[in-house]
Amino acid sequence: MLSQVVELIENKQNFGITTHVRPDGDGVGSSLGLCWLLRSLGKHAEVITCDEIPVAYRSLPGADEIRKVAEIDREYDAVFVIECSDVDRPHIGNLEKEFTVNIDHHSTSEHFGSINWIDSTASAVGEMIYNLCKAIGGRITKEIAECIYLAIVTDTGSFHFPNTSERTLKVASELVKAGVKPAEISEAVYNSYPWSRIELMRQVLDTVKRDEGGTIAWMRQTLEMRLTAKAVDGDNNGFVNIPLAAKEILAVIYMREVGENEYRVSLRSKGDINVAKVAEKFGGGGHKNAAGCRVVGDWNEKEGEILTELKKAVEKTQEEYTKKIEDLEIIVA
Ligand SMILES: [Mn+2]
Repeated sequence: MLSQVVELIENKQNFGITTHVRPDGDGVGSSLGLCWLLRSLGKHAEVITCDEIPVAYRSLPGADEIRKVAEIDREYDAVFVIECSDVDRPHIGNLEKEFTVNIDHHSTSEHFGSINWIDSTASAVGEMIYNLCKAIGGRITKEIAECIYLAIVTDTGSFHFPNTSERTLKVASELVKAGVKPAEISEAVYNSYPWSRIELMRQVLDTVKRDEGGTIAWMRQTLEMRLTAKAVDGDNNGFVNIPLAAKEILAVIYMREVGENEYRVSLRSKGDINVAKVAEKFGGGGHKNAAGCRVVGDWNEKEGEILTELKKAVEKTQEEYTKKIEDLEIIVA
């Protein structure tokens, strides 16, 4: 919990920080935000990852200092593991032998850390790093502010998603006060992609289909598409959200071929439809409205299975909604 994290930082000096493979905005922004916070307290800290940092996040202060490593190669008093469901998620060798601090806002996180601080009410780990800064009596420097603002902006879909709370906006406001220029961060994150993103998007959207009811959309990305688009990592960021722009679409499946008969699946939904429950059935996890898993097998078969589960989730939510309305009518009558 938070008090243990504060105590650890106060008593130790050398820290490593890492996040999951294919780091997203929250992973990179929160890691760097924490790194700047620790440094502002006179500590030694560095961020290590197994993957390259996506172009969209490279303008963050400190992003160019992130070390790409395959395994732990330095001595740390503790390693912070940001936004990981388990200790293997960063794909960094020997991490499990370290004193680890698991910081996450996903309720599906295993308590794998020597210290575990999980807050599923936070919109992003970035919001938790802000809370940590306040709890430890640190000052929100411009560097910290820029990093955690990016974390929050990406994890809330620019304050569009239901995880955006009054507290999220208050924190964002404090970060702007500390020197963040929201337009500059948005420009760097959303309008700085190479053209390959548009090429890839064109091909992926060409595969989009809807069910008979018209409430579920699904689409595919093949390895071939990545090749012909000359895509780089991160080019497909946010593709899964595109079909949600249609009013009648309540849930989306986005399947990416990552190897022979191997697929990464992203799920999104609106309202009370719980896609984390669907992802869990296939060994994955996430949030109510944003989740994912990895599946192996025949593409059509796996897509069919996921679609069936997702349909059940949509129907269940619609039934519950109808029942709620009927109950209300009884009360009103
Ligand atoms: Mn996050």
